[in-house]
Amino acid sequence: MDDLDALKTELIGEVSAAADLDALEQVRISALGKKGRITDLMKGLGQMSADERKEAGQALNALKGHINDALNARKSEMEGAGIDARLEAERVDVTLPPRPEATGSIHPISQTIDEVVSIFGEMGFTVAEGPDMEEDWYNFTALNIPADHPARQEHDTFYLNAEKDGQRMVLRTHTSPVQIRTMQKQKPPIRIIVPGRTYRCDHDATHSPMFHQVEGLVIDEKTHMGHLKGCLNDFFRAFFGLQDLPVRFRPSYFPFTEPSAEVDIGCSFESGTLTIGRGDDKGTGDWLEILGSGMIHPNVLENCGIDSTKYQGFAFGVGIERLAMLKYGIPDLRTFYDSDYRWLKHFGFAGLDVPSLVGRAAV
Ligand code: 2U9
Repeated sequence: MDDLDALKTELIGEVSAAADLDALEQVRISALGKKGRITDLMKGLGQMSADERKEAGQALNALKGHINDALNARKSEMEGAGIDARLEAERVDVTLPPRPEATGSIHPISQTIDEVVSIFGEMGFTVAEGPDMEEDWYNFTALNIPADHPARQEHDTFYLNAEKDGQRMVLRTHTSPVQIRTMQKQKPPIRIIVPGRTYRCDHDATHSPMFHQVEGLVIDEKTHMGHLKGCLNDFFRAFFGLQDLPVRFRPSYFPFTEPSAEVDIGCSFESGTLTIGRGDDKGTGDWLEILGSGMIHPNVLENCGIDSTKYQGFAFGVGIERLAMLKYGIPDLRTFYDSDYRWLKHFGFAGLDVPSLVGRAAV
């Protein structure tokens, strides 16, 4: 009982020196077990006087507490180290090496829209967009198509079971309502192209109830038919990458343009194969109708609050699917919407692969 401090130092040293849990248990037994050194000292308390017992009892309890704390701390340390060692030894790599994933591609419709936007963008056009669900006025009336005009039936319109401001809503049959909305909002000069989804009640190998168009609109004080011809000549030559592509303008009729012209590009058929351009001149030297155009009808300008005595302009419209089919040799329109993985792999594009007017110069 005389030198509890020395006993404490000795036991703490043994705790620290214990190499594993078994050795630590031996230290515990030797100090606190039935015949342990602290237990023995506790047993001696009975032979002491009351005062001595009180003092020695407190000292022994304090020593017991210290040793217990040291044992527990060392045990936790050893167990933690054991867990770390086990984790290290039994490490499982739950990660997988990267699997080569099938890469996506740009759908020919998106690709063709990107190409058209890129070429007209270089000519100074900006892109305008609008709603697919339209009011009758924007889709027909503003475009100089009267209520009883057969064009409304010709369009085979999807009429919607909804009205806005007393107007019957339709799924737009062309993107022209976007031009109407732009003309209402923006003063000339205007130079926009409008790519987007359009809808007509048609479904066969060459028609789909939903298809895509891009329309263009240019309005300024002195815009004339020569600008229309130059613009579309440049576009087709850049789009098909053929500097000498023949382009022909044929008189036609649309209610929203006057005069109107359909545009054909030179092609040739040889052994049942269509080639855009004149190639080696061995073909049939045919023309392929591709686009509708004309000078904007003065009534359309006035309907949108534009003074037709001051401003004039041209417009054109072309089907995106038709452009894509001709350029990329896609024979059936319906395949565009089948989402057939093999088809997409075959006809899909890598990103950023678009022609330009600059590119055309190098052809
Ligand atoms: C405004 C004024 C005039 C756009 C035009 C055509 C001729 C045309 C068809 C081509 C194939 C549609 O996809 S298609 O079936 N388009 O023939 N589109 S002129 O004229 C406009 C448009 C808006 C304000």
